Amino acid sequence: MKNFITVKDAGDLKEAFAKAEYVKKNPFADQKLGNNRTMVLIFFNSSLRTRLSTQKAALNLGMNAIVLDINQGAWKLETERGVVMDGDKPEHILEAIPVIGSYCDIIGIRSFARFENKNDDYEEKILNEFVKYSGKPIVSLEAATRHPTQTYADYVTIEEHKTKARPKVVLTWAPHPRALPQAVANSFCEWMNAAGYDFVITHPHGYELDPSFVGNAKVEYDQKKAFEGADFIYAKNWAAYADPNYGKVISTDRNWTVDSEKMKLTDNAYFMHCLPIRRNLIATDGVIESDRSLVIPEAANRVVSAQAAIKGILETL
Ligand code: AN0
Ligand code: CP
Repeated sequence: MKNFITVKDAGDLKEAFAKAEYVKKNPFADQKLGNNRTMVLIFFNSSLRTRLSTQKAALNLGMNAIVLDINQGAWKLETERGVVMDGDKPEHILEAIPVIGSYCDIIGIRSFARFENKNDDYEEKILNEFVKYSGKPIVSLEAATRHPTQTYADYVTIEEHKTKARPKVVLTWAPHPRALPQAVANSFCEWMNAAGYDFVITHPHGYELDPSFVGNAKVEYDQKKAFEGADFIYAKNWAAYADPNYGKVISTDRNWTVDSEKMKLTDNAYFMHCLPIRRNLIATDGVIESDRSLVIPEAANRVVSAQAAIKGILETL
């Protein structure tokens, strides 16, 4: 059985790009593959793009797609084993998972980091229970530490737009009022490192990411210096990873907002963000609307990445 959770599940990245381009050119060529197959998409957290693009991808492959919002109409799920369930949660995840598995062939699951327990988050406790107890292949729709269908789409978008064999790609932290997961940033790191790009990460002190995701990337604390000569600027906020501030907002410094002055330091770089984006906080209106902004084609590529990932799983069933 195959899952789609980390960059390793995508295999060779050049081949992953070719598979995505095939799906993009031939969206309905593999409808027989998904005939009479069902995908259930479980959301513990909100979504616009992932919800729509993954459904669309499953439908393009001839599958049925069923979406369940755990917080809207499903029973609240207990996730701790051994608790006396006399609170407000009528169902345990250990029954819910195999029940969901019995209704479908593939499960997509969105379950963000909860920022209650760093080990639970970084051990991917919830996602791994789905892997272990569902008996079905799992597609991560953003788990605690990674967002693979997002980063697959980001990688495809960069490959489509790059004009150098090894572009300079910069991941920049930007301010946000709420504590957001590190998942998008982590995934971006693992895919950019695997792609072998000239990859630079810039963020304020205290926002260091998990070293296992940073790998050999260059960390540059001076954002303007990091932007020099960049071909792609990828903005994202994340909450602190390092102890004792795990899951906390330790800065909302607007000097880190991406604006057109900073974009002028780059080599006419494209601007990217996974969306949803808070305007004039993460990046200015002008940057988001500029003709170098890829935020819409990047989001459109979410259908392509999800479809390529699901197709790869269907081929193993
Ligand atoms: C989420 C995050 O930062 O992980 C989802 C992004 C795809 N963003 C928000 O919650 C705003
Ligand atoms: N980029 C992304 O995953 O968006 P949603 O949270 O709207 O799905």
